[in-house]
Amino acid sequence: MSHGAATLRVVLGDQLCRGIAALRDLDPARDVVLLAEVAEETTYVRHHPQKIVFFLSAMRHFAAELAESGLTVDYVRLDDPGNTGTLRGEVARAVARHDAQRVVATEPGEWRLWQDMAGWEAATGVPVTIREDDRFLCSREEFATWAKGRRLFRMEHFYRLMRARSGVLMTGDEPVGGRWNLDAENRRSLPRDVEPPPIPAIEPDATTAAVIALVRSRFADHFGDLDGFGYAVTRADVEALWERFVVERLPAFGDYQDAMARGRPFLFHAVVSPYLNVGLLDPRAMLARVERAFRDGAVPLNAAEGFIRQVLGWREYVRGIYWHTMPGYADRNAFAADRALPAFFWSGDTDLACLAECIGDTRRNAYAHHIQRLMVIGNFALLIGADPAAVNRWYLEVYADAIEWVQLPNTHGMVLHADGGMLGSKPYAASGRYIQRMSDYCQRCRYRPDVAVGPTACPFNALYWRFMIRNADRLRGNQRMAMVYRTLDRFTPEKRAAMLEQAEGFLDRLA
Ligand code: FAD
Ligand code: DLZ
Ligand code: SF4
Repeated sequence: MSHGAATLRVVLGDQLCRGIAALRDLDPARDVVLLAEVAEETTYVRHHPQKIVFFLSAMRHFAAELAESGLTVDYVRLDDPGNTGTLRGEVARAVARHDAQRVVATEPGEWRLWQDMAGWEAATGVPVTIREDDRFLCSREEFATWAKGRRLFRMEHFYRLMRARSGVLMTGDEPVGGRWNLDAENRRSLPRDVEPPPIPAIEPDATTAAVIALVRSRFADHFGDLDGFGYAVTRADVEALWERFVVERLPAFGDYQDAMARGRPFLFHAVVSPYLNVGLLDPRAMLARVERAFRDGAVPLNAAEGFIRQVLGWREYVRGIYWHTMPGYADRNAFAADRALPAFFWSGDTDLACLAECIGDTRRNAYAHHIQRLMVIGNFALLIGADPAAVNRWYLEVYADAIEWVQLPNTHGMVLHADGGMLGSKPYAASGRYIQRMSDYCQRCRYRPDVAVGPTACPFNALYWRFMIRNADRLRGNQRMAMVYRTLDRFTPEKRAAMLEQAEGFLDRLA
């Protein structure tokens, strides 16, 4: 127990680094750091059990790390007697416990909690300072300045600005190699003879084992397997995994960025988003490491640029969009989509082999890579006209890296185009042919990706055309959709009708 003018320093579950704003200028002699496991955060959506284990175990390890460095840490466990179940309640109890004169926190990653924090002063009776989260390379204010006056936002413009401003992968004012974006070189499917290097699972230590037991006893009914939990939860393990990625998988990351393969859920991806999002990895250090690997000749430009674009471009861009447009963003529904999510989103029990595989990977690992999320699961949700609120919630629940600032723009904007095109210039709708080209999923499917009508037809095909027909008013004028509508306009009335009938029949069976 500390005395005098203590400051309570609040650290949330996704703010696990010593450099986090709330811990700056901390007085180790007087201040107390609070981390709290609370029911509200573990249940506001039905998180995948591995996601809960990851957050709580990483929190416990980080608290231990701070305590070992000599700080006073107050750690509240989920099953501690007296736990109020809310962050607000735990901050108020800790203020009283430590006779704190003020509270310092860092802005959260979700609008929901940001709103809640506005009530912390009333709940605690002391001044509460919320500091900017400066782990990002683009502040909320800088994004707002960039966005001002723009009706549509485009990642590519934002990305070039971030490259120029940060100097990452630049030669003077020019991009290294003369091109900003090498995406066109990052679309290979996985050849049979290429085997991605395995990613070691981290054996749970005693702390993680205790959290697994806790989660098993309280959240066993949530979607997702708990057996096989292998995420890293300490900085040291995370850094070793990151370095291994740079050496073993980054060189081929670019080539196979869009590939999908049965039984190979991670391919050449980094699998670092959970670590990055909770503060166990620092984006600036990652960017520097990738650039160094390129300049040392260890990785080609299409890999280095491809990776840097994700972290310096997409990640910063979606965060900017989130804070710039919330709270209204989530309420938009450009296609007036309202279909309930099919039950197989939670069971994986479907005869569409691609969906069964991607949902199965999600259940087993609380992870699916970008193209699985976007072009299989997301594409399907878009084509069937699934209710955006249900889709958004599903994505927030099932992935270990899901925090709303990053999940929502990706789901609501990139996948569903529910924002009317604010984030992406066109919907990523695709037929079964795309999935066939980029994966081996179709080989074991009872449907055929090259057939559109009839009992063996891949459902994605007719759904694709139904989507284009139904949303023609919105999409026909879009330059980037011109080819699609030229093709559609060549359909005979019979072909059009057959396509619609096929799609409706599938949707009826789905219901
Ligand atoms: P890699 O493919 O190796 O990429 C490296 C890093 O780049 C990632 O770790 C991530 O930090 C960043 N990145 C890549 N793409 C994006 C993107 N579109 N937006 C933001 N960052 C990106 N990412 C999350 O972190 N949390 C989410 O909840 C999330 N939800 C998504 C939902 C949908 C529908 C889609 C299409 C994408 C979503 N993403 C989300 C983005 C992306 O799919 C994941 O970041 C990526 O799959 C994480 O795996 P990885 O670390 O192996 O990434
Ligand atoms: C995701 C999560 C979970 C499962 N549990 C906790 C918790 O018990 N305590 C906590 O401080 N944070 C947790 N988190 C992360 C928060 O939900 C996250 O900080 C906000 O969603 C956004 O910043
Ligand atoms: Fe998916 Fe269609 Fe291929 Fe089957 S045929 S795996 S449903 S894309």
